[in-house]
Amino acid sequence: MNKTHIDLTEYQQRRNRLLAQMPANSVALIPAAKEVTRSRDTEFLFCQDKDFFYLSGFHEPDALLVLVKGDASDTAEQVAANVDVNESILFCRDKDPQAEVWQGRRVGPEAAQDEYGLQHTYGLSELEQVLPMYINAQQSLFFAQGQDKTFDEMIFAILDILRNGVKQGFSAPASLHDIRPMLAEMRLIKSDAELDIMRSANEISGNAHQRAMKFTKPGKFEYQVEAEILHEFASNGARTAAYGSIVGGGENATILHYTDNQDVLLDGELLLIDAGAELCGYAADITRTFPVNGKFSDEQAALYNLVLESQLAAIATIKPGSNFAIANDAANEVLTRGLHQLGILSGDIDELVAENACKQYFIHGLGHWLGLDVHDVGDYQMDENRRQLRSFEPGMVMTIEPGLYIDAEADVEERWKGIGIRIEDNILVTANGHENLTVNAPKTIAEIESLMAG
Ligand SMILES: [Mn+2]
Repeated sequence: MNKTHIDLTEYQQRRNRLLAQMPANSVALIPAAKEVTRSRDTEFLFCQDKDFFYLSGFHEPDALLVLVKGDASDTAEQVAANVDVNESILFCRDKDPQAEVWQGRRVGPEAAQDEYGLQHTYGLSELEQVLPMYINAQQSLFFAQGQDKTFDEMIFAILDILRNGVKQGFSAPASLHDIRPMLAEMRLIKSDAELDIMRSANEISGNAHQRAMKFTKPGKFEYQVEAEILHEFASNGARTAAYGSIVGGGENATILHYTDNQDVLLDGELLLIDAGAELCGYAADITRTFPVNGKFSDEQAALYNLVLESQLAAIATIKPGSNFAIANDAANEVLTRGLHQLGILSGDIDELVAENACKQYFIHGLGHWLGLDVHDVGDYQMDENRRQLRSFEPGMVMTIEPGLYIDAEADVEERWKGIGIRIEDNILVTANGHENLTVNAPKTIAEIESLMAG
């Protein structure tokens, strides 16, 4: 059974935690996403703004969440008399029977109040009248300036009205703040309910990778394998992929963001699949690499086992207090020593390790935060060498995805060329170590070959 539910109380707690970090007499504005035109009068499948969704759980476009932080200097009696000293307010699309026949159901402001646990709700038709009143007389305004030019313009127009309305008793917030860093820090640490959803997203995605392995054989096309993956996602409740699936055979696997997925798969090639489901807004991000014909060649097996060994070494370092730099060092050392042993790197081994010589073929980062976004929010705290030094804490989820990419131009023996391998799992930091959320996507050569042998 998929976990797809987050309680209303958790959304309320998130809003309260954000309000608790805001100064007295401040207001935060968090807009929903808009629908995006695909062509003429058709739209892309709607994707809610992740910050808005994190705080509201509300699925519709064009809405606006307003959080008002009251005056902390109020006496206890004042606070008791006015429980609404901190308020969550939602503007959302008005009910409109005719529009709903064409575009789908709307919750409407009346039902939204109870369903989403809000103090006040308004239709968007009231936005122009009501929103300025919530911003008026506040000292600080929090929003994601620069994220949406139209929204910025609306807010600056309201600020102008308030500044020019001194005679009417208006005043505009004196300071503007970016709300994104606070939300990023909150989203970085996942709750139990979020982790249950992410485990389900991973299970669906793992099953999709199994399905792809069983389906693949020489002569199939990359898009046919992609179709199998998307079928598995959608038929299990994850209607969309969390990102464009990468299905790259042979040398296509050495193109990091290959999403054309149009070529025929050939006997003797490897197939790299980077695909994860989005479930209830949360992403899985899994990569597997396997032979099109079901059997690794000696060269493919040697490089594959090297990437796998480096991934296991990196995962083993993950625990509270560790960091990406430590995990990276572990992966780099395994890769560099292995490439040296295979004769792909030559020179003094200690020097090669010291200079991370594997980076010539392992050309991307080891991993990234994962959550509502596939490349999730949260500071990495890098040093001047771009080493990611932020200490891991329980509740953080990241990908660990070492790879090796040897394209046709590489200065190596012919037999190594055209091989791209990446292995990617999703790892949760626990109180004592880590939990690998990617439990059912086959990863060892024995597991993959046995599954593909049927
Ligand atoms: Mn990834």
